[in-house]
Amino acid sequence: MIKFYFHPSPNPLKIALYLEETGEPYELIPVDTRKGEQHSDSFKVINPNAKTPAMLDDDIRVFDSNAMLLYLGEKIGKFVPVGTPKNKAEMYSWLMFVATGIGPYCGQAVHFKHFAPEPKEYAVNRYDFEAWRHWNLINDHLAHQPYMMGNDYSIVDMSVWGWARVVPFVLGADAWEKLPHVKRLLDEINARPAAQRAEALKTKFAFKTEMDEDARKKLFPSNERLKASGV
Ligand SMILES: N[C@@H](CCC(=O)N[C@@H](CS)C(=O)NCC(=O)O)C(=O)O
Repeated sequence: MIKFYFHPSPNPLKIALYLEETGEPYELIPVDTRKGEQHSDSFKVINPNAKTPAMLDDDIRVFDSNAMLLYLGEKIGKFVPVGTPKNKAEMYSWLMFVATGIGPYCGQAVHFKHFAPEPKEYAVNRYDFEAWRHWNLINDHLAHQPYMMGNDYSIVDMSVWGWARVVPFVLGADAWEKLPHVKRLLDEINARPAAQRAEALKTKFAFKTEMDEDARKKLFPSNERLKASGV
C-alpha cells in the first residue's frame, strides 16, 4: 500500500485530492514541518529535498508533488488525458508551469508578505507581481474552457487546486474579484466529496499550527545563517 507523507499545505493537498478521487488505498504518515520533521534522516531517504509531499509505493520513492501526480496518474490511469502527443504536451506544459511558476512564486509571495523581516518592499513587490501574473494566465486560460485540459477534470486541475485554495492569503482578500474563472474552478473542486475528504485529513493529527520562533527556525533555516553572519 502507498505510504503518503503528508502535511496539510498546498503541495501535499494535491496528492491527497488525487488519492481520494481515485480511492487508491494509502497509509497517511504525518510530517509536521513546523516541528522540523522534514529534516529527519529517515524522511530525507524518501525526499532528499526535505519537503512534503512524498510517497513510497512499495520500495519506489516519489517526491515533488507534480512528479507524484504524473506517477500516480500513469500508474492508476485515471484523471490523465488521452495520451495523444498533443494532449501530453499540453499536460506536461501546464504541470511544469504550476510546479515552477505558481508554486514557487506563491510560496515566496507568502513568505515575504507574511513572514519576512523588514525591509522587504522590493521582494514583496516582485513576488506579488509574479504571483499575480501567473494566476492571471491561469484565469485567462480557464475563461475559455471548464478545466485546464479542456472539457475533462484532470491532474492539472488538482495541481492548480492545491494553490488556488490559498489565493487570498497569497494575493490579498479581494483577489477573487479579479480571478473569477480560477474561483469557479476552485468552488467546483471544493464541492467534490474527495476534496472535502482531502481537506479533512488535517484533523487526523495534531499538526503544530503556531508559527513561533522554533517553527521559523525549522521552516526558514536560511535565517540562522543570516543571524550568524551578524547582518
Ligand atoms: N516542489 C515541491 C515543493 C514542496 C514544498 O515546498 N512543500 C512545503 C509544503 S507546501 C513544505 O514541505 N515546506 C516545509 C519546508 O520548506 O521546510 C513540491 O511541489 O512538492
